[in-house]
Order: sequence, then structure tokens, then C-alpha cells
Amino acid sequence: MRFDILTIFPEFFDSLALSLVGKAQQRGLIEIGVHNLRDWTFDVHHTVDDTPFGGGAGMVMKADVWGAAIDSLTLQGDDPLAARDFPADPQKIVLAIPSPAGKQLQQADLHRLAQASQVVLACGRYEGIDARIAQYYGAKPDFQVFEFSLGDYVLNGGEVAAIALIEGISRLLPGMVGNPQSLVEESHGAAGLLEYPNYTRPGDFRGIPVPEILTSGNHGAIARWRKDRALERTACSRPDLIEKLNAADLDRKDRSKLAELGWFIAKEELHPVKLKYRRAAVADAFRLSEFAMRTWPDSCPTGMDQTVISQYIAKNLDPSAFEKYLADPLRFLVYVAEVETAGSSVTAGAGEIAAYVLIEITFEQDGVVDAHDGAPVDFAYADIQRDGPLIYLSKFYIARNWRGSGIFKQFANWCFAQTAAVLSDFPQPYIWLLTDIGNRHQQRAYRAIDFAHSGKCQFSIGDVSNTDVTMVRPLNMAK
Ligand code: 6GU
Repeated sequence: MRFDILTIFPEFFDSLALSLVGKAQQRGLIEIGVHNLRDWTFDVHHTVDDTPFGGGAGMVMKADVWGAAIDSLTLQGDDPLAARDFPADPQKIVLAIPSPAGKQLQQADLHRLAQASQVVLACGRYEGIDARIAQYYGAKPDFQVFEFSLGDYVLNGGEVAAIALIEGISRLLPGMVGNPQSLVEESHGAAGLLEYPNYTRPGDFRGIPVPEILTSGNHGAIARWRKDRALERTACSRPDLIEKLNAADLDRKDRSKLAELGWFIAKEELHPVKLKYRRAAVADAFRLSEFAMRTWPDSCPTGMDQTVISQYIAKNLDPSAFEKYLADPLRFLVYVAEVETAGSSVTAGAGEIAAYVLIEITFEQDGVVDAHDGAPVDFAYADIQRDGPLIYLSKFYIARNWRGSGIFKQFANWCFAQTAAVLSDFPQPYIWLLTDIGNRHQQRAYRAIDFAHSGKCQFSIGDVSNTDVTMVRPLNMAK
């Protein structure tokens, strides 16, 4: 591959003699020509710029000077003899133009450019190069114009970006990097994640040890640890990359790590989605009601009468019921998990609701809880004594398409931590719930988040009586 750099600061590129790029030149893997743009000027002052048509600040680099320079480096001129010496190559010549107005350079661009046989780098200064250069060469069939930016910030000229491009392309060429696996594992490699953190000797640096697992010799566990760190780093620094991960490439452990980080894969979805947890506001009443009406029938005992269900919904889950809860924030805690969309964190009611939780803070006087029969007032959970109110998990619903995504455990833990903060005056409140005795699946799910069975109780829906089990756990679990 051949690079030709056009610049008014040729010395800028002395650094290309160093390191791997320098070695690659010595070994003939790449050729780099550095050319002074002023060699193609027409006047004694070697003028490369002029004032912009239409006015405005700064200077614009002249198309005629650039055209002459690019032509001569790509042997596009009128000299048929020169053209004959140019190796016939079916591939296009890449004219790479660094510019803060270009497409942000990505690893995938480098892989594509690594296929070219010649890359001409046009390093502009000032306000850039006359736009007709990109237009003219872009229209030529044997050229491919690539205007690229390093990121959303402004440098004085394209030189730094040109060096970045050359180094980024060179290391992808065959024979450049010793171990091709390191191209896959590194950040922005095939996995679509940022790289995990690395450590080497000494084992203790100023009191900071190396993570123990890395010295365990357990390769499976090390691979898992690295993947988890890569997922964490990526979720933190580059959530846009998490959004692009393919669900099909994510195993159970990946999904569970992502769930911890707030990212979930809904049924039929191809990519993870970020869910945001928050306390609901009065303005959420209508949407919550709509959501509750839609999800409530799913949790009813099988074979329950449809009209009974409808009556219950109309009476207990209409918007005014939620308005009542939301207007009484000292007694009712309502939390929602919703798809994070711009603005939804500020105002209620933007993103799709994935789940909601309704907790009722019920206090106890003289051994009598002020609401709900069947509350396990006397139940003692293993060795953790209740020391505070016995509060009631009234509702916890997850939309069908979000079930099995890991949201249940994550959202529950978040809600309980929030609730514990609200009740921080009490050392150890308990939280309890009722669920249909026949719904083994649900009971198992609650056991998985540390609830224990505490008894049975009758629960009426309309005039139909059902047997429920009660389950309970301390609000603060040591974990
Ligand atoms: Cl490619 N050029 C200039 N002048 N500034 C930049 C850039 C390029 N990329 C980011 N900032």
C-alpha cells in the first residue's frame, strides 16, 4: 500500500519513521511519500490560500493548487508517458480529506481502506480546502473521496488526523501485527465492546493489588471476568455500542451482567434496550392504569371468570385508582421501569413502560397491621428479626414482552433499596405479598429474590374467593 501525504508542514510527518509504521516502511510493507503542497503553487509567494467567496472569517485553500498536486501524485495529468508507468490497478485511489466536517472515523472504515492500493491524504489548514476538490475527485470513477473527522472537536489542521489514519490502516495490513488475535480482542474489535482492563507485574502497585481472579489460573473464570468488565466499561463509556450488540451473540451470563447494568433484551428484540427506573408521578396515572389493565389478567388464577376479571379491573385499576395512590406518596410508593427515551427522565410519560411496582407502607399498632388481612405479623425470617413496619408489596407487574429479560430481580432490588431509603428510620422493616397458591412459577420467582413462604390466606376477587400464599422477606438483605 502506498500513502501520499500533501501538507504545508512536511516535517510534521517525521514521526512516521518511528515504531511499527517506520518498520513497515523499512520492510517494504508500506510506502509513504510526504509532499510539500507549496511545490505546486504558481506564484513567487507560493500562495496556497485565499479569501472565501461570500465573505467570512479565515482563508480557504485553493482548488487549483490542490488539483495540480493531487493529479501529479496520482498521475492523472495529461502526460501519457507518466501515466504509462503507473501500475494498472483496478482498485480506486482513495483521496482522504481530514476535516472536522467529515464522517467520524470508525474501525470499520480502516478495514475498508486497508483494501486500497493508494491513499492520498490532503491535509488542509485554515478553513479547509475549496469544496470543489472533493466534488471533482468524487465524480471521477477511479477515485473514492473519504472526508473524515477524528471526533467532535477542532484541531488546527488535518496533519494529526492523517497520522492517525495511516497508523490505523497500516496495522491492519497483512504481516503488520504479530498476533492476529490481538486485533480481535482489542477495543472496537469484532465483539463490539471496549477492551477489558489489563494488568502486569508488579502484583502490588502502591497498595492496589491485581484482581485475584487473574492469578487463579482458571481460564474460564478469567474469560468471564474479562467479558463482565468489558460489558461494564462499554455500558459506562459507550452505551451506543451496547445498543448495537446482537441479542443472538449474548449468552445467559452476558444478559445477566447487562441486566445488572440496566440493559435488557425484550422478547423478539434484536438488541439490548436501556431501562430507567424511577418513582412514578401523578402525571403517570393514566399510563400506569392502561398498563395495569393490560397486564393484570396474566396473573389471575387459570379459569377465572372473564367478567369477574373485567369488574375487578374497572374498579381497582382505572386511572383514578392510580391517582389516589400517587396523590398519597407517604403511604404508597409507585415505581416504574420504562424504556429510556430522550426527555423521559424529566417529564412523566414518554417511554414504553416495562414494569411497575406498588408498595403500601402499612404501620402496625398493638400487633395489628392497619391494613390487609393475612399479613404475616408474627413471622420471623430465618435469623433476621423484624424491627420496623411490615409493608405490603401490593403489585409488581412486568409487561409480557419484558418477562424473562432479568428485569424482575433487578427492578425488585432497586425498588426495595429505594423503599429502604424512604424507611431509613427503621432498622429492619419486612415486606410481604400475596400470590395465587397455584402459581408456582411466581412463587419460585419471589423465592429467588429472597422471599420466604409465611402462610396462606383467602383473597377475594369480586365475590369469588381464592387461596393465596403469603410470602415475606426483610427489606434490607445483606448483599
Ligand atoms: Cl480530521 N481535522 C481538523 N482540523 N480538526 C479535527 C479533525 C480533523 N478531527 C477532529 N477535529
